[in-house]
Amino acid sequence: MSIFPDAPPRPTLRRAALLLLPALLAAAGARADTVSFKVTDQGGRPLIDAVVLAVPAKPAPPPRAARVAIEQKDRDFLPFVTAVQVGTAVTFPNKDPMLHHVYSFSPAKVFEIKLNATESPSVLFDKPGPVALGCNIHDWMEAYIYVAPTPYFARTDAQGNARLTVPAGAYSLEAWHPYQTGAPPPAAQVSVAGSRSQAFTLPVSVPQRKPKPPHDPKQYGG
Ligand SMILES: [Cu+2]
Repeated sequence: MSIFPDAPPRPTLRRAALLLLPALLAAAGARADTVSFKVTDQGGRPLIDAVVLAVPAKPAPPPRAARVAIEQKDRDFLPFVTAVQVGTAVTFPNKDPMLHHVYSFSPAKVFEIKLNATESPSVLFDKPGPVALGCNIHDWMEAYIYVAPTPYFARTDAQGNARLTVPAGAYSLEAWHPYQTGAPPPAAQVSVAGSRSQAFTLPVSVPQRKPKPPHDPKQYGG
């Protein structure tokens, strides 16, 4: 009870919370626009390491200042597939006691980091498209970067699933896999409002990967 009987009643905390509720619900609704992807191969098997994208019809927001690193560890690249937005710088830290020599001849980014001993200089990925990485010293080392023209991308898990949260609007939904063959499936032009799901079937052929030999300090640069 107010000690000033003539003063107008002040809203209680509970009343304030009730007033806030519609705004909170609206904010939650804005966050709930999700696209659930399922990516399989032509035999219906789930595809891990596919990149799914939602490319907005209106200009995409610029990349966030993300620290993206692809390590060389135990004579392999980690991770195998990385997606970044156009305009992102990536470093290639060497976590191994031996040298690596990272290169790409892909049109989206040609570069090499010769005899990378520790922390590499960063490489700016400024054009969209796939980039295949190799190591000049270790033939079997292989990894991929997908440079996306959008901040909305994800990588599928072992069940071929990935989920994106995007602002409501018009999008081109796409999928890519490093081992896809032939033409990729056409992009799906959709309007996202609320949740929706999108399935892609990618024609893939998993190549026989070069075997990783046992570690021999006298070979392959130590
Ligand atoms: Cu190497």
